[in-house]
Amino acid sequence: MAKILPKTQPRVLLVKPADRFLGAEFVYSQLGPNYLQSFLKENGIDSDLLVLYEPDTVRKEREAGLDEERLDQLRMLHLKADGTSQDIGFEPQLFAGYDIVGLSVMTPQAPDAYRLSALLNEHFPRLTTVIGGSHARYYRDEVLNLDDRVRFDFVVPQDGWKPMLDIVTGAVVPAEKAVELSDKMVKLTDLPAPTRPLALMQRYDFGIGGVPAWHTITALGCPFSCNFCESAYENVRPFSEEMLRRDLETMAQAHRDLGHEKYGLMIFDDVGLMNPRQVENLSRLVKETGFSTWRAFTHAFLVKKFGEDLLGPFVATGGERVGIGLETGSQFTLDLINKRNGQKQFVEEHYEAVGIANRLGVAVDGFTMIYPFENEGDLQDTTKMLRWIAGNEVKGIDAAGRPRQNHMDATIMAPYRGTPFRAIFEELEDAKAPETSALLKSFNGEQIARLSNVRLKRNLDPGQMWYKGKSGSSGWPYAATVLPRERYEEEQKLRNSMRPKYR
Ligand code: B12
Repeated sequence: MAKILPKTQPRVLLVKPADRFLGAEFVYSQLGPNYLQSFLKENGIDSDLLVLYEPDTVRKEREAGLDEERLDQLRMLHLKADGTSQDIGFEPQLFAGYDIVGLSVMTPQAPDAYRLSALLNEHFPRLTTVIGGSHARYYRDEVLNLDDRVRFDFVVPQDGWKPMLDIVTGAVVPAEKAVELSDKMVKLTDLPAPTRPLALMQRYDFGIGGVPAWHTITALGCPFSCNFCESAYENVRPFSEEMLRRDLETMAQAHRDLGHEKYGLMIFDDVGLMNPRQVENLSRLVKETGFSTWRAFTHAFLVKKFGEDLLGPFVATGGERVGIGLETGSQFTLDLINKRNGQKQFVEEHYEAVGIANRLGVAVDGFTMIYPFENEGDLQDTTKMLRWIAGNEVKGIDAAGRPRQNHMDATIMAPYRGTPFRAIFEELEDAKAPETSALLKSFNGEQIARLSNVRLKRNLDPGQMWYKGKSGSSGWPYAATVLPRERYEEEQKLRNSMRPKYR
C-alpha cells in the first residue's frame, strides 16, 4: 500500500527503545533523538519524544526466567513538544496520533525496535517508520533486508539531520522496499545544540564527585584504531564551539530549573582531553557556563606525554575524574588491539598515566575488558594492574568531603559487526576464505593461533551484543574461547569487587 504523507505538517515522534540489560535505565540519556528534535525545530517542525523503559518489577521477573520480552511490559515516557509529558503503561494507540515514527537504535535495543516496527506495520500501515542510530549504521545490511513484517520505510545509517528533514518535508517518499538515506556531513557546523527537556532530564540519576551531572559529546568519530571498536578510524568531526557553548548553557539552565545548586558535566566522546590547548579552551567553556566539576576521557600516552599541561586546566576548573580506555594489563592483548594504528603502546604507560593523574588530584575510571583469546597469564596481568589502580592513592577530596578514589570497568568484549576483531574471527572460521585479508596478515603466528580458538555463536542475536549491563555483567556471544566462560566471568567478578563504593 502506498504511503502518502499529509499535506499539513506531519506529526513526528522520535523513539528511544528500552535498555533492558542496563543496570538502570536512567543513568545517561540517549541523545540522538534530542539532536534531531532541535534540528527539526530550527527548521520549523515540532516533534515529540517517546522514551520506552522496562520497570524493575518486569526486569526481575524476566531475569528469573518467569517472563519473555514483550512490548506490553514497557512503560512510555511521552514528552511533547509543548513541554507537557506523561508516563504511562505501553499503549499502542499512542502511535495513532503520529504520521512519522523515527526510532533511534543501538544494537542491543534492536529486538525491541523490530517488535515495535512489526506492531506499527500491522496496526498502523499508513504510518511512516524510520530507523536510525548506530545499529542501522553497523548492521546496515541486516536492517535493509528485514522481512516485510518488520521492515522500516527508511533506513538512516549515518547522520540523521538532513535525512530526517527530507522525510518530514516529503522530499523523499516511502517505496515498496526499505529506502536507504545515507548522509555524512563533512563538518558538523551550523547545527543546534540538542534539546534537554526538563521532564526527561529530571529522571536521570548520575553524579560526579557528589553533584548531579549529565553528559554531552564534543565530537563524533575517533582517531584511534582499536580492533574491538566500530568507530576505529572514523573521521573525527568536532561540533562547533558555539554549539557546545549553547549545549552547556542549556544544560546549566536545566540544572538550575531543577533546583540543582551545583552541577557537573560528563563529556562522553573519545577525544575529550587530547592536547593542552584544546583542554584549555574546553576548560574555559565549562567554567564560563557554571559547572562546578566535570569528567572527560583521555588517553594514557597523552597523560604521560603532557602531564600537568594537559590536566592542569582541567583540575583548575573543577575536573576531578578522567576516563581512560586502558583496555588491558596484558601486553600480548594490547598489541593485538592495535590501539594506536601501528604505534606501540606499553602497559607500563598505563601505570604511569594513572600515577600522574592521581598525583594531580584526578581520579581515574579505568576501562578494561576480558578478551576471548586471553589465557591465564593475560588475565592475571590485567587483574594485577587493576589491583594496583584500586589501591593507588588519589590526592584530594570530592565535593561531599570524601577521598577521591579510582574506579574500574571490567567487561567482556563484544565483537560488534564492523569491528576488525569480528572480521578476523569470521575469516578464521571460514576455512573456505579464498584469500587472506590484509588485516589477518598484520598478525603474527602466535597471535593468529590464539585468535583461531575463538568461535562466535551462530546467528548472533543482537540482544546478546552488550558488554556492560546489570551488576557489571556482560553478554556472552561466543561458542568457543581460549578459557571457559566461567573462568572469564569469575575474573570479571573479582575485578568488579575491587570497585570503590562511590565515585
Ligand atoms: C554516549 C554513549 C552512550 C551512552 C548514551 C547512549 C546514546 N546512544 O546516546 C550510554 C552509556 C547509555 C551508552 C550505552 C551503550 N553504548 Co554507547 N555510545 C555513546 C557514544 C559515546 C555517544 C552517543 C551519542 O550521543 N552520539 C551523538 C549522536 C548525535 O549520535 P547518534 O546517537 O549516533 O545519532 C546520530 C545518528 O546515528 C542518527 N540517528 C540517531 N537516532 C536516529 C533516529 C532516527 C529516526 C534517524 C533518522 C537518525 C538517527 O542521527 C544522529 C545525528 O546524526 C557513542 C559513540 C559515538 N561517538 O556516537 C557510543 C555507541 C553508540 N555506544 C555503543 C555501545 C556498544 C553501547 C552499549 C551496548 C555498551 C554496553 N553497555 O554494553 C550500550 C548500549 C545501550 C543501549 N542503549 O542499549 C556503540 C554502538 C554500537 C552499535 N552497534 O550499536 C557506540 C557507537 C560506541 C562504539 N563505537 O562502540 N552509550
